[in-house]
Amino acid sequence: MKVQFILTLMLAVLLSGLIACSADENQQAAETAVATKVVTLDVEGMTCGGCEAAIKTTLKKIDGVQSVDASYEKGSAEVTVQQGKEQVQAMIEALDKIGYKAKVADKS
Ligand SMILES: [Cu+2]
Repeated sequence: MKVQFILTLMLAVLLSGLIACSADENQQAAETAVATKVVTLDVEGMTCGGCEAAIKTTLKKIDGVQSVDASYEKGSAEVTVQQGKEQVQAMIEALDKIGYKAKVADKS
């Protein structure tokens, strides 16, 4: 009788753990479900990792920007933005203010 009770208890703990886990996954899925789009900018004037960092920091301040991947070697920045919030002009102006010339990369 006691054993049965303990087994039931263990099963209950196990099940609630599983439910908690799947709830977490659902939440993560909802967060990544935000539609995004990648804008590639050609950026002139980057010469080192410090420049990359400056560009990332500056672009991330713009509303809708989710993440930035800048490369001084390639002279470009890949900006992941929330769809409908692609403020490309604001990005170009923000980079201009800190001394870099940027433009939208040709997608040819
Ligand atoms: Cu630099």
